[in-house]
Amino acid sequence: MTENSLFISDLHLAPERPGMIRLFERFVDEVAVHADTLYILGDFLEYWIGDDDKALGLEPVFSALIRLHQAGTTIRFMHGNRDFLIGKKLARRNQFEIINDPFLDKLDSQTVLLMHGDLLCTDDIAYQNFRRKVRNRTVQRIFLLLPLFLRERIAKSLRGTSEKATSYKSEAIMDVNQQTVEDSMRKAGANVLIHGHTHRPGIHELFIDDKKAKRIVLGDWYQDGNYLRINADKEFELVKFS
Ligand code: LP5
Ligand code: MN
Repeated sequence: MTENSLFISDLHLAPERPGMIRLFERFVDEVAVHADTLYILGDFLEYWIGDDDKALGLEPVFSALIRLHQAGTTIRFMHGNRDFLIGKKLARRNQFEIINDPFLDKLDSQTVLLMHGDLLCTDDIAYQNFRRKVRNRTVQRIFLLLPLFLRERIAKSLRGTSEKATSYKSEAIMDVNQQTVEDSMRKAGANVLIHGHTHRPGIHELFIDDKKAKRIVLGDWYQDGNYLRINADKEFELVKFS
């Protein structure tokens, strides 16, 4: 990756929040258009039930992606826990690349690990069990064979279950597990980790085998927008966008 990269996640874009869709369009036209690469680290959409969905109301979002690609910015998208069913068809139609979670890249002498962040929340055992089920290829294939209205109903029901479940879970359980963070970074040989999902933006210093490292957490797009950039001092910087 180059220093002219931007990182966002957890926009949860949905037709029900048109203000955020407009904010994303402005972000694309005013900020992202000047970047080499825009990394979208998951939960870009509120949920996704298959590339054959017409996704009424999301047209401006997809047009913005196409516009951005045409302006010369590469768009790299990683699945989140809401939009993991975004497939190759949607990517091709809207000119973005899908990257794996985790994704490893170099930035000069730094080794940067990108993740959505849900894989780091290993204390949330109920979620990890749920994740294993819905990330199963066969389960997904069967789900995608269902008629759209039924998929929509299942997705809404899962959202309801999740809202109830998260209201009972402690904040600590829903945060990343420090040991999992360190193990993931050590295994990848990374000195920088960038992720979203927890909606707790911040830059944390840590040590991996006595070497200084950083964990950068992206924020969500509820009150305002926000993104991560690399500034003129070559430092990672979280920036508010409103
Ligand atoms: O999303 P958020 O922030 O509210 O909470 C997440 C975890 N929840 C989820 C669920 C999503 O919100 C729902 C996504 C809908 C996707 C649409 C496509 C559906 C396709 C399905 C088939 C392939 O990710 C939440 C975490 C929280 O983050 C913090 O990390 O705690 O986890 C949960 O709430 C999960 C519950 O603890 C367990 C739910 C059990 C549900 C059992 C049904 C299993 C059926 C699976 C087969 C279809
Ligand atoms: Mn998430």
